[in-house]
Amino acid sequence: MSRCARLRGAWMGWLAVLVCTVVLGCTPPGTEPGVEIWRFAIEEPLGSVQDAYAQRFKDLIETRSDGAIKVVVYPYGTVGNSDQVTELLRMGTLQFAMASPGHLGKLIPEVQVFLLHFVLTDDAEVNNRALSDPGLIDAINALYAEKGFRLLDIYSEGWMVWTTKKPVRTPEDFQGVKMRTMTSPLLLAAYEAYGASPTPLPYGEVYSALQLNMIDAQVNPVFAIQEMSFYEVTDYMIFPNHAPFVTTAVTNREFFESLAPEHQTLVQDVVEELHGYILDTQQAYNTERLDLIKERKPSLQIIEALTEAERQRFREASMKVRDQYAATAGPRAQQILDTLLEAVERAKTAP
Ligand code: 6CS
Repeated sequence: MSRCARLRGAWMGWLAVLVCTVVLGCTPPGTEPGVEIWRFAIEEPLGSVQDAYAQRFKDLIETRSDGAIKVVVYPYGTVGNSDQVTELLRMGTLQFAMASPGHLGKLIPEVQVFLLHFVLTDDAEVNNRALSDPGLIDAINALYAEKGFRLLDIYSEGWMVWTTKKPVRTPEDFQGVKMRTMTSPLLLAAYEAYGASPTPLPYGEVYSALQLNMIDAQVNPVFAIQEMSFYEVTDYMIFPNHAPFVTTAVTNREFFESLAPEHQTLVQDVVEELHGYILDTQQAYNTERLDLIKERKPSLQIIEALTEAERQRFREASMKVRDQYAATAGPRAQQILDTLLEAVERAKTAP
């Protein structure tokens, strides 16, 4: 991309943030006077896992506050892409947002620990327990606090699944494959380690990039592959179980601290309740939508599992990326990685 195009892109991004700041500053039509407005932006469209989270959050907050609070949910694209949403949250224009490490890693490099492959296990239950480890949550929350955020929850949206235009079962199969990644820099290292040519792109540009052969492959959970129609423009779907898609629910710290104690408790209670709900929901969405994909595109070749030997080849190739993470993701990266690895060990032996 030319310098001029990059500058134009940056300007357009800032213009979007400015327009959103002005628009979001207005009270939504039909709002009763005296009702408090909380704005919640998600990185996915309506009908997604993040949307299920935000809609349930809205229902619970509005009901339990007896109408004193109205939550407005902004699906992907309505207030910009992931980076713009994060910026608006930081400015306090938005009060709540989803912030996925796959994009947030540019602002908080240590959070890219969730992008490392084979750090979590191939057992979803173990991973869910590890991601809820109090020590891990505290360590990540401390990093978020430095950027003006407060971490509300960390959760998995399901296994990351590759959709490609050719079968991939070994790192050799990835040679020369233009793999779309989210925009955090560590993802480039993760796919370079397999011999692929990674190309970072915002979520909203992936479908047309696959269609125009600007990229050959992408990686996302099944529900996202279905709702973004990525399966239409790829031929293979491969389940390596190398990592789940991890995201975080976040609020603006200053906003949260300005809330009355009963509203802080309300948010904390709702968020705690939502954790189990969202894990069940993502599991159901991923299962149902795989069936839908199979029905809509019977010609799609689905490799539902790699053999242990094949996974081992990827695991070995991925190990050097841990060193790259420790060397490039900030002074606390190694400590965060150790905290996650310890959480995984604890989760393996938990009842
Ligand atoms: O691939 C992405 O960029 C996006 N994927 C999901 C499942 N959620 C948000 C994220 O931005």
